[in-house]
Amino acid sequence: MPRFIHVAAAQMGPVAKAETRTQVVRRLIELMREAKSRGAELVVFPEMALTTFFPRWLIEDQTELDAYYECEMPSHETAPLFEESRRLGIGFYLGYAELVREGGTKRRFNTSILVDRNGVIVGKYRKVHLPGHADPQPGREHQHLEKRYFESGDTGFPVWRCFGGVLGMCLCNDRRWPETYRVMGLQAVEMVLLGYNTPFTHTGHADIDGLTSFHNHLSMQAGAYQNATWVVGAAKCGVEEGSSMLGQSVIVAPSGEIAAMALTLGDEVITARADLAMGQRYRETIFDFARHREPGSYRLIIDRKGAVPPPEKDETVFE
Ligand code: CDT
Repeated sequence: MPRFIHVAAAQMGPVAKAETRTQVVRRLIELMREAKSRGAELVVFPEMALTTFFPRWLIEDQTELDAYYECEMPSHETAPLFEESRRLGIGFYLGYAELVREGGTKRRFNTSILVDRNGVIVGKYRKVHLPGHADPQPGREHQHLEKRYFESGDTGFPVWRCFGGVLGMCLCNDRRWPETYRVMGLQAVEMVLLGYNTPFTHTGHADIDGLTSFHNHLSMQAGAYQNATWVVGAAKCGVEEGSSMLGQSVIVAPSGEIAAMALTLGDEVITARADLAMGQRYRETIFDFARHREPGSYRLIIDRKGAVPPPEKDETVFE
């Protein structure tokens, strides 16, 4: 039996440093209205959708830095988005920088939430795979200081039973890691929601950076197919404060096929009528984990951080 959900990815063009939360929320509401008018029940916004991508700068002033984070959700400024969600009866995924005060310490996470059609938060995810570096790197036009401004998420990769299916979340760099999808795949996820901010010069190696678009889709299409799940990826893109960022937001089916893709580098809504039951055929055949996975064979190295070095002697040479 098919189980359809009409889902949208709301790609965003650049968010300027000077743009206020109120201005950004107004943009998000416009995108949400368009998604709803095209039949969507759920709309996915990008990672760090409420601000410019501030990890591109070294910010040493604490007050200036703290201003990029949300201390509460919803806040006075973001409440209109939740109200519109409730009024229209459409759920959403939203990425933002989160600041938590625990006793005398501040904890910072790169976070996303899942909000139901009543404007109620049903899930929170904190980004696990933080790219970039903790200290500024000389010679870079734009820094990527996520490792300085966030700690690795403490949520793991949970899934939620909502919107008539099983949904999970991740954020940007997470999409490149097979473990992200597999941990959710093992919980029978049917749709993974994710937002991203991907500068075209993220590695500094022209040959790798030249494949940014290819690697973006490769990661999401492989993750979808190998785990029999839909993947909805929403970019923040275009030239943001001098940094050129990838668009090509997509909705990927469990077959690995692209069901919808953004064509611009600006605010743009794409939609798909997604059958949440579509992955079942894959889960009962080629990716029947219970029948075909061999976790015992993976266990020896799976928990290691870093690669296991190859044997010192080449033991594959036959004499
Ligand atoms: N935001 C984010 O995670 N971006 C990374 C690129 C930066 S790597 C220095 C990504 O994987 O798209």
